[in-house]
Amino acid sequence: MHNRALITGVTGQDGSYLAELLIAKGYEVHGLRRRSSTFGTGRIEHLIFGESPQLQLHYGDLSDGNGLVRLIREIRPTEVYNLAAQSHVRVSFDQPAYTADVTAVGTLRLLEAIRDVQDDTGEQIRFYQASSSEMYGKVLETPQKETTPFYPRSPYGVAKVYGHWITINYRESYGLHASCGILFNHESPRRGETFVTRKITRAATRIKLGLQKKLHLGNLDSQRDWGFAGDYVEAMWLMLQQDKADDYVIATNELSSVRDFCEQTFARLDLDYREFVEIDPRYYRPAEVDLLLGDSTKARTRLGWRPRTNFPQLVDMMVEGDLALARQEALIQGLTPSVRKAA
Ligand code: NAP
Ligand code: G4F
Repeated sequence: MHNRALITGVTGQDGSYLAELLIAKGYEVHGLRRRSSTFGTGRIEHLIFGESPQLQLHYGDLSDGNGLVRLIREIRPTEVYNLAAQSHVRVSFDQPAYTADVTAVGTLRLLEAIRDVQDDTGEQIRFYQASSSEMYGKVLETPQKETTPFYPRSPYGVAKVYGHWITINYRESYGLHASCGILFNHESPRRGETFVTRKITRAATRIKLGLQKKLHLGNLDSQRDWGFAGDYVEAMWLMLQQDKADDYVIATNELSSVRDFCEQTFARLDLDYREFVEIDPRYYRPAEVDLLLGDSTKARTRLGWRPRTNFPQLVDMMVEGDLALARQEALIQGLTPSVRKAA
């Protein structure tokens, strides 16, 4: 059968890596994009321009259920990957109802659209839901695995718990081939600039080139299990290739703190983070998630998945990407020759 995928959230970090992976596997790939006043396609430009674009974009929004039905009827995908979300934890405290509408009910709208079209056509549509380690929140067990109970600590975490359980409910009620990937934090040079890792690599490289003086952060003590997004999208695809749908934790099983990330990033640039990092309480959260550490044994044994990038390699990759951007910025700004030399 011809493999045809629809990716929601295709303009985001994971969407861009997943689109590349599926194109490389010979899929016909479609992506949902929101209308915005700017292009917003920076991460996927290499896939949508040229004589024969490899990725076909469609306007749509997870808040528009009728539009989703129409689109799925038109595209007739064999696989749907739901990566779209209001995905920022801190922002979810400022926009809790919006986060619930898109991240929680948006998942339900998409599942309903799939159920409708699948019932009409009799053709199976496999579904992937982007669940999150943020659902473990104030953790009840360490490391966290598929059976660890959830204790979300943010409107985003609560919305993801809804998305997770409604996906399982549709699997059990209607026999949908629907799987949830409980992904721990994953980063890359394409990570949004307001997430902490990218904020650090972006600032440190700009500081190195004299483009910025300080980096303001919130809680340096929180600990995360950070992996590389490019490795994690492979796990999404693997889940939909299984005969039976199921849920899997995807993680590196290694822990580092925000402070460790700062230390390693600045050290790679021969800088001491303590001279540049300042604490700004504005970046504290009303309720914090102190520690997330995954146990991905199930994915490793049943899917044959494993991460290929370790923490130092991830930091290197992100520093390298942001150093290139900072160099361009320095050149554009026409800074002094001594700064250019340092670059
Ligand atoms: P991201 O970079 O923030 O991308 C989010 C995507 O969702 C963007 O394409 C965004 O479009 C789209 N979107 C937002 N609201 C939408 C709406 N109302 N309708 C349609 N599309 C909408 O996130 P990511 O890091 O790639 O993460 C992908 C998914 O995995 C998300 O669901 C996230 O919550 C989840 N997740 C991420 C991690 C992680 O560490 N990265 C871990 C666990 C789970 P615009 O480009 O127009 O904003
Ligand atoms: O990078 P973060 O914003 O990621 P967070 O909150 O862990 O959420 C990310 O991972 C989740 C998976 O568990 C995803 F579901 C979610 O979509 C998102 O991708 O913050 C990481 C930690 C937090 O403890 C935060 O308090 O870094 C701390 N932090 C300290 N200073 C900061 C900052 N976070 C941000 N964004 N900005 C700061 O200045």
